[in-house]
Amino acid sequence: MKMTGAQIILDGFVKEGVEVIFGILGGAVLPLYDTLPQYPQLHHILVRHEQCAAHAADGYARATGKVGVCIATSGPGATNLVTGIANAHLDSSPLVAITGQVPRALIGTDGFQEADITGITLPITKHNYLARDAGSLAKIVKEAFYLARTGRPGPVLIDVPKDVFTEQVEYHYPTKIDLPSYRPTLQGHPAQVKKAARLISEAQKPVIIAGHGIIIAQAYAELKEFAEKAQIPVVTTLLGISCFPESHVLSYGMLGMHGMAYANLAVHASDLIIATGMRFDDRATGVVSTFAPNARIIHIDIDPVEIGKNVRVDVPIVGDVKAVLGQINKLITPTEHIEWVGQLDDWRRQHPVTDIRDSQVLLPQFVIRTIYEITRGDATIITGVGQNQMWAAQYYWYDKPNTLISSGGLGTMGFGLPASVGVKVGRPDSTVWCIDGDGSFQMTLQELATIQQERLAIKIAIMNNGYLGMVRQWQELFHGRRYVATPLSGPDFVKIAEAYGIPGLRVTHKDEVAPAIERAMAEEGAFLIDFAIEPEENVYPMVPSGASLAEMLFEPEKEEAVWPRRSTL
Ligand SMILES: Cc1ncc(C[n+]2csc(CCOP(=O)(O)OP(=O)(O)O)c2C)c(N)n1
Ligand SMILES: [Mg+2]
Repeated sequence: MKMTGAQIILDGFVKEGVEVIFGILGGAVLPLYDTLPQYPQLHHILVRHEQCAAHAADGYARATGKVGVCIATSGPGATNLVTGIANAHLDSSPLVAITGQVPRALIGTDGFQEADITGITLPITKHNYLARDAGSLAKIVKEAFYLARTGRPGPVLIDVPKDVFTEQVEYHYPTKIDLPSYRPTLQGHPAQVKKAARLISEAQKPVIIAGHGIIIAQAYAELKEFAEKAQIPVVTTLLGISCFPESHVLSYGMLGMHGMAYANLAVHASDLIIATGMRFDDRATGVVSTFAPNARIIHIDIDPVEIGKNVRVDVPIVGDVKAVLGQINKLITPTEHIEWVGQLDDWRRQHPVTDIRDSQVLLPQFVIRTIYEITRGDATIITGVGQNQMWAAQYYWYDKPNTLISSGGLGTMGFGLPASVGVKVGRPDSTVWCIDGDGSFQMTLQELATIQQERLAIKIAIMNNGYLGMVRQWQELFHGRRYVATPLSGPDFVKIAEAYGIPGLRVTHKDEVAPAIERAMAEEGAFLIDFAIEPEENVYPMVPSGASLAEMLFEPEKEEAVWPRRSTL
């Protein structure tokens, strides 16, 4: 059968199970869009900036486990995707991005809206292609989806010259993948697994550090079995949050720069770290030279490149974390670490870092805890970047799998709102809360239009401190309180929302918090709350850069705490 390049791409999408595409059109992709009505199974969502097409596709991918798809035109459309692609790359999110390119005859001439997007995205994609003819497209599309979703997932970009979209060729969608040099290892090497099991049985003070890989591999049950069988405390990375129920008796929260004190102390004192689907990011480890100084390290990761990259590892195991934990679970025998777990509980009592101090001012921690209480933990939380992100990680309790979606590796301000678009499209029946910063929100707030056009019931909570708060915190603590370029004015966010047809409220007092959140939940569609929070509130604990995890700064004047952490399961 003869088909055009555009038809080959869209037919491939359908065969790969795509249902939603996020994008913005332009000259170079016009033939692709012109063909879209022939494929009514594909729902196109028009975003207002290509960066947001990539973030929405990323949010969709994380929420569903499927590949997210985005489209941009050549030149500025393609370059606008770059931040979103880099974000997906650092957080191992599976994307397929299609960019239009100038017609083949114009490539290399600085043609109108020409940008070498395969060159630009080479270091931030898992792989990319320039489709030189329509005959190569079927194979490219098939491979792109395979590469995006298998092994360590990531973004794949396909750049398609305008005249390749319209070129007609004979079409067969390949049934097989032929990539001899790409064979992700799934099972762990048996000898390594055995070694790991031995170290686990010998350890006195073991800690599991669980990362995003657990969520990507959906290894929730295997992790729980492992932790329970060997009675090992579990701490998570930021992106690992919600891979293990936080109410579980063995859960000790997030580690790292703004991690729970007891999680950091546990890692620092540990004699064995079992790192599962995490990559020792510097925000998680503190300074690496003093990371877990007394521990041996077992590192399980599907990407061999991550092994030994940042910290020395005693037992590397390359494989799918679900498969490898299954292998380990078979070898280990039930153990107890009563003293060690007791020690962690003591640390938790000494440092009740998630208690909220009793204060009449509007504290962001109080707002987030109230969102938790009112949603009963049954929501997906998407965050901006900065203090708002850390408070959302610390003060909401994540018991349900994969319920926190945040920009970890790249730390992209502006991720929250567009990612929420993708999450809500992927999980239409879930309650979706975007907890954002006033600075982050202002980077992509135009997506309110997309939310309104698609009638997406996203609830938005802006932690409005009038600052680029996280940077202000660093200025306060490490730069003599010189607030250079961090005070941030903003529009009246409620009026902005209203202008987009979205109702909203401004909250300035503690007593208004719960009623406003109830009101947002009662609204059928989207709703925005602008919380005028305490402007100079800081995120604690904090491991200053260059310090080890055991060297934390704590909230200086914690008054009498209210609303203490709830009892464990
Ligand atoms: C795109 C981008 N630019 C700059 C930064 C650096 N940065 C990190 S946090 C932050 C402040 C964020 O301000 P806001 O969104 O208001 O959140 P807050 O910390 O106040 O909660 C900045 C500027 C970043 N992470 N991303
Ligand atoms: Mg702010």
